Amino acid sequence: MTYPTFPKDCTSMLCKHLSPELFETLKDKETANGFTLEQVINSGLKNSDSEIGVYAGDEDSYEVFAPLFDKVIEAYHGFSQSDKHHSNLNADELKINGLDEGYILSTRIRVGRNVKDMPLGSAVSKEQRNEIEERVSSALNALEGELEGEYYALLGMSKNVQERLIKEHFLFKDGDRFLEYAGLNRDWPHGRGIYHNHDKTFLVWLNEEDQLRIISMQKGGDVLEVFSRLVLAMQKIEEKVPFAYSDRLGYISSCPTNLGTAMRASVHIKLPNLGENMEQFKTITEKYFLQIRGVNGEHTKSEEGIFDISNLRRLGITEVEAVQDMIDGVASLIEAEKALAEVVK
Ligand code: ADP
Ligand code: CIR
Repeated sequence: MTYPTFPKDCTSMLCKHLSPELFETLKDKETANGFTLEQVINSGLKNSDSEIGVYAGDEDSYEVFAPLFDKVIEAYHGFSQSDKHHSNLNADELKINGLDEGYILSTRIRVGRNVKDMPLGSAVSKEQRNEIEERVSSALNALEGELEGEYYALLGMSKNVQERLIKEHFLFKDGDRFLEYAGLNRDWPHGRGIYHNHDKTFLVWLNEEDQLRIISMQKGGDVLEVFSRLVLAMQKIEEKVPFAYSDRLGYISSCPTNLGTAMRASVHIKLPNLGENMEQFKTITEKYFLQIRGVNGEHTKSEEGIFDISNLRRLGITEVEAVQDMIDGVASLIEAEKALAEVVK
């Protein structure tokens, strides 16, 4: 492979950080599972509008290709090579402060997890993926109380049911081009599926970007209830299925943006006036380390003034701090929205 030519307007972290010199030092390396630089960067090469553009194939990728990954990790999370990740799941430390919960349409917090001693999704074999599905779905089907529910494999799910679950924000979409070129859609839909409890307030995605996405969500703005349910679920699942975890990087994920807590705490919220004043909107989201997504998730647009607002950083801060970023930032956005609404009255 020779050094790739990036389009002139390319702004991804891959284009920014993969210099010709770095490329030369990494181009012939591979991990213990045989994952190569070409595979790490393929999604970013094929999708020049990527924000990040790199994926790991295994925990070893973060070591072997560290000169590239560490640059991305530092730029995204503000986490340097000498930093170490820490966890804190104590819901009592969350401060709701001035958050007007009534303003929030729905709240969702998810974490990504991958099975210890297995390659990540980009490098896993079909047999290994099926084994993961079997192990994890058995553990999930044994959950009790509020978490009790059922696993539904994507294989054999009717198109109608699949589309309804996607529209209602419960299920991942298929055909994502970023995942496609990362090798994460191989053998689709085999090994993929969704578990949910009876109320659909606790869900687990299997073998999408990460092997597990553990999700707690509900209507309204009760962040504490959503967080507490997620913590319970994470702990119950980890008792049965050990996860890939590194002392330095925390939970290991396919995309470097999800390392550490692997947590994204989001609200769906109507902010039509801020939506018309993007400069002010972005000043607040930058101050509180928030990300703005569209109403159908990453790489989608806002509809009817509804936005998905979440914490941006996931590594080098604890779970409590990640959720606190979201709470404080959303409280500030609501205040600004209310003030703008008064002006236009
Ligand atoms: P992830 O957060 O798991 O990386 P996406 O951004 O693709 O993935 O979002 C997955 C789904 O979750 C999408 O349907 C999205 O609209 C939905 N979602 C995210 N946050 C919320 C929320 N606060 N309330 C309801 N649905 C949400
Ligand atoms: C990109 O680079 O834009 C995509 N690969 C997505 C990157 C961040 N999001 C993610 O991993 N969920």
